[in-house]
Amino acid sequence: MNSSQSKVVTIERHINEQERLHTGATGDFSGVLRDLTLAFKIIWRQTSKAGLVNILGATGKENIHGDQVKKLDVFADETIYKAMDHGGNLCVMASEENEDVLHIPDRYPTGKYVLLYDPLDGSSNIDANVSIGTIFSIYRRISKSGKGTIEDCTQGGFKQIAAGYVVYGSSTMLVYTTGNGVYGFTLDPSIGEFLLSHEDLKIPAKGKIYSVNEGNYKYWQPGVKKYIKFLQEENKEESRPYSLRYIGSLVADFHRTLLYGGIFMYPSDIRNKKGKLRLMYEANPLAMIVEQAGGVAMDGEQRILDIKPDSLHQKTPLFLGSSEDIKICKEFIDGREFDLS
Ligand code: P6P
Repeated sequence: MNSSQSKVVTIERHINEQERLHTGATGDFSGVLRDLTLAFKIIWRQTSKAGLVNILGATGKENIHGDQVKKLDVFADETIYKAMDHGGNLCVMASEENEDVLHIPDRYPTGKYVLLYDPLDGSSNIDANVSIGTIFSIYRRISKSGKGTIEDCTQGGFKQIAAGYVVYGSSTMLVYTTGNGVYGFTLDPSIGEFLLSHEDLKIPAKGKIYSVNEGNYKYWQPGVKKYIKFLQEENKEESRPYSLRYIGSLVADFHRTLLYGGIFMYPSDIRNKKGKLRLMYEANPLAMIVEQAGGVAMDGEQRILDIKPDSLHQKTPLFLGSSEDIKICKEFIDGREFDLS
């Protein structure tokens, strides 16, 4: 056996190894991650045949197998709920697809964890075969027992005990953190297993890519406009001008920023004072991941994880990525002048 061959670690084995790091761990938390992994494999199977299903489903609401052709995001939402509602480890869930919190059915036991998720972010892109993703965030319950509450689902981001995402693309990857670094697993379709491919991921301290929808330029605050112009000015020592990369699918844009460095932005603008992205199940989980990878996530004024939530579906402006890039961006938002002459 060639000793240089990298060890084959499935996500199940990694979860068990992580559990052993937490003395006194009861295995309930590992059960949450294991059940989630099953849901992601089921969603991957459906998204990977989405185009085919749409063709097969062209005969109307049913495909030739008689399956109901559901909107993929509804399918993903239902898949996660059904995979998680009976494990006995959760007291409540909340989803981007549902206005109210999602209770555990009375026939099942409740547990000590809370799951928030965006089941299939960017699903409007799937017809164009653009990568889409699932984002999740896990907390300990603060209510005493029984059914979980809205307060369980609107805790500050700094109280997350785990966060992660799946990007369904040219390859399907699951990236997560439990507060001990960031780990990436690539799905091997031939065996249906997520295998460890990125151990202890770290984002570069500075990048050369910025990611934002420039179509909104005229609506941004002056500091953001000046920052974008700064990135477009030539300065070889500072690797400027930066390249612009924007897919319009949050998980895909985030994943590239995490791997390559740089900055992702969805600023507020005069039409949307709080921007477009959601705090509880988009910004908070991605902020935990990027911080665990050595990066920074802010809303333009404060750390994302320090925001005190007011409501389950509230929005927030989002700037995240390499620490050096965020630092310079913040200087411009705070009024730094840059001589554009
Ligand atoms: P815009 C997709 O609809 C989404 O919610 C995120 O995945 C993505 O980052 C954002 O919206 C794109 O929004 O306004 O640039 O099209």
